Amino acid sequence: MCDTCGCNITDGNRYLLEGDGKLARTESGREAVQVLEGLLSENDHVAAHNREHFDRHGVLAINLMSSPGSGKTRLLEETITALGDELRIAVVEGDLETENDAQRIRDKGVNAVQITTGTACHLDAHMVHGALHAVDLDDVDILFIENVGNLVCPASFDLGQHRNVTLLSVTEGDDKPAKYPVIFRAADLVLISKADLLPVLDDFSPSKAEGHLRQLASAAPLIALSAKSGVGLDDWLAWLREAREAVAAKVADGATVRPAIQPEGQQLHAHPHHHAHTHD
Ligand SMILES: Nc1nc2c(ncn2[C@@H]2O[C@H](COP(=O)(O)OP(=O)(O)OP(=O)(O)O)[C@@H](O)[C@H]2O)c(=O)[nH]1
Ligand SMILES: [Zn+2]
Ligand SMILES: [Zn+2]
Ligand SMILES: [Zn+2]
Repeated sequence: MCDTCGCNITDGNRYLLEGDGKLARTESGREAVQVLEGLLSENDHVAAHNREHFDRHGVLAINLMSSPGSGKTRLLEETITALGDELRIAVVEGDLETENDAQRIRDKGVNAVQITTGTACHLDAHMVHGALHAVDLDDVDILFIENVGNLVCPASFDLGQHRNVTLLSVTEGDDKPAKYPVIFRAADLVLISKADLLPVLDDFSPSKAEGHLRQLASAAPLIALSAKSGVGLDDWLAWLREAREAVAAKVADGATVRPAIQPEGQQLHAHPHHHAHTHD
């Protein structure tokens, strides 16, 4: 996890470590691990706050995770085309360097906020919170958060989303769930993307991919989908509508919904503190 690579220090949370930030090192010096655990705990706190924003505005928030280039942005483009008249969509785009993905979404007539993470290989709740100030949640039914292309770090940070969706493109190999268990275990839905290429990729077996997923004790549904040909798109849209209703029903009951697993984050939740924060 990022405790070791230190990549959970980002532009979004750096203020906590500097000057009189609440996790700033004391004279005596704090152990690095303690500081990093503090950051994760703080992340979960901000994530819960983000989720409150979504719930209050009746927004379904979806975190899309995958390897680089497995088709997240293309899927969003096709989803906007298909759902544009039915549901209001906004997108938060996470990328290491460029604004390209946000521009592709804006070209579809949808609000997209780009977060360029620089060296950070994942989004965190602070960055998403910052981006939310550029989104009018009253005008949104579904907020998609396209995470940075990476099969490791994104799974360990709660952003405040309700559901995780992990893409596995058929060009990557059907053993990916076995090699990257955390991100696949965290998925509420697995999309096998670029399914139009299956006929030429005779070494990718969707049923083997599903077998590897089940070995992780995941009951998440899989949908084989092609944003290019449109195969599986209806099943994806049906899943989205269902997720929206399920989350709305929970929120109406005074509860909320969190993704299947945010493993490290959850363990660190038992850390009481207060956080003064007001805005709308
Ligand atoms: N054949 C095929 N190609 C696809 C499909 N979906 C996306 N692609 C192509 O795959 C490449 C990467 O797609 P993107 O949507 O940019 O992937 P991404 O996951 O957003 O990439 P990053 O943001 O860099 O992580 C592009 O050339 C797409 O045109 C698909 O369903 N079929
Ligand atoms: Zn990392
Ligand atoms: Zn993308
Ligand atoms: Zn806020």
